[in-house]
Amino acid sequence: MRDFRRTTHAMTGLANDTFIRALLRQPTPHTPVWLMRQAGRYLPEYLATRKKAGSFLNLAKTPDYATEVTLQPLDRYDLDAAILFSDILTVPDAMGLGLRFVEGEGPVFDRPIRDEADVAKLRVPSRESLQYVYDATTQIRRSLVRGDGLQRVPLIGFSGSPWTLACYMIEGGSSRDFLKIKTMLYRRPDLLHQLLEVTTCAVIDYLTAQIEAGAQAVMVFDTWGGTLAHGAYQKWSLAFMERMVRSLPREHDGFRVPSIIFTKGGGGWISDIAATGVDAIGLDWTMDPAVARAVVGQRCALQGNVDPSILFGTDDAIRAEVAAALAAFDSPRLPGHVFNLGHGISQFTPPAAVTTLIEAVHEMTRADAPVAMT
Ligand code: 1CP
Repeated sequence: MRDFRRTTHAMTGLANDTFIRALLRQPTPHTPVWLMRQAGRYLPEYLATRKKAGSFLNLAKTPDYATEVTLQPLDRYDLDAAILFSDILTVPDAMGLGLRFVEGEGPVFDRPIRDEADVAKLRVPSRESLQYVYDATTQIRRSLVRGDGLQRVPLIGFSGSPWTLACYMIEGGSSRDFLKIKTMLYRRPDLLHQLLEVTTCAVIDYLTAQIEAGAQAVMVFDTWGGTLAHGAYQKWSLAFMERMVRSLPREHDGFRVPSIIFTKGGGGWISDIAATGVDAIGLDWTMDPAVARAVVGQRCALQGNVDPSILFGTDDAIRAEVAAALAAFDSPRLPGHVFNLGHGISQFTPPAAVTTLIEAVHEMTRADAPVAMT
């Protein structure tokens, strides 16, 4: 049995290390909670900072602003982790595809990848071209330190999965049917493979640099992995994520840096995901957490998986859904659960509903652990 004592953060200056401990399947005094897209458009203070910055991209590319919006949800809510404010599309932007955000339409690439010549030009971006992300990471990490010298909560770094980034790079933006990338997959698999190879090297370097800059856990967002067929998923998404997980530094400054893979729609493949050696698996709301636990046991922590739309319910309904989710994960009795939504929080979420959810998670899991309170 591996000894994780050396790898915990109790003595490292983290005031709250429940998130890291849960990812490493260690017991915690309460179940940690954070929310995908916890900084963002549902918060009026985020909209105010975005207005000041002029645009989403300028906000993301200016470390002072990125730090400000990362901390906003932590000042409002008792969250157990911070996540770097950035976007997965920074990497293809740095690869020269020309990222823009069109109001009401989402991301658009001016120079999408269409043919052999486009793929041949792709290179791993220089560290300098993404320095603003690493500077923001370091600045956020420093800003998380309280007056007493302890860091409030750990900082999560992230990237897109190679497949999910390839979807945007080839489609040129959001897509309904992913026809362009799937056409390439079944007509020119060699080209797609080449693109994924470069992109995998790019995201490995990107996450390594984030870890060196201060990220204490890393999450891979495979938002579009679930659009692949069984078999194709393993070959075109998971294999590249496995390479990522195995190539990232497992430790930094003597501390374990846990990794999380989140494939939206990937509930049927969690056994394969666990086999990559990742520390934790993100689940969307279509998955029964009890089934997930039965499949992976304590090989991986589980993160998720509440439907973000419960936040449009009454306070009583939110509390009932939190209780049901905790029961389904058998949390906190079984270690290795990070409470989260099954996908990003909606921009129309009432901010007060988030208070109800987070307080419920903490109250219900602390009540289940009276020994920890005495
Ligand atoms: O108008 C605005 O202010 C921009 C909205 C926005 C925000 C708040 C975008 C554009 N990106 C972000 C931040 C962001 N994106 C974070 C911040 C950290 C946090 O608080 O969680 C993270 C982790 C992401 C990751 C991201 N970007 C993903 C993976 C996670 C997911 O939600 O599936 C994806 C697919 C993107 C692409 C993207 N960027 C922005 C939008 C609107 C989209 C989605 C486009 C689409 O639906 O295809």
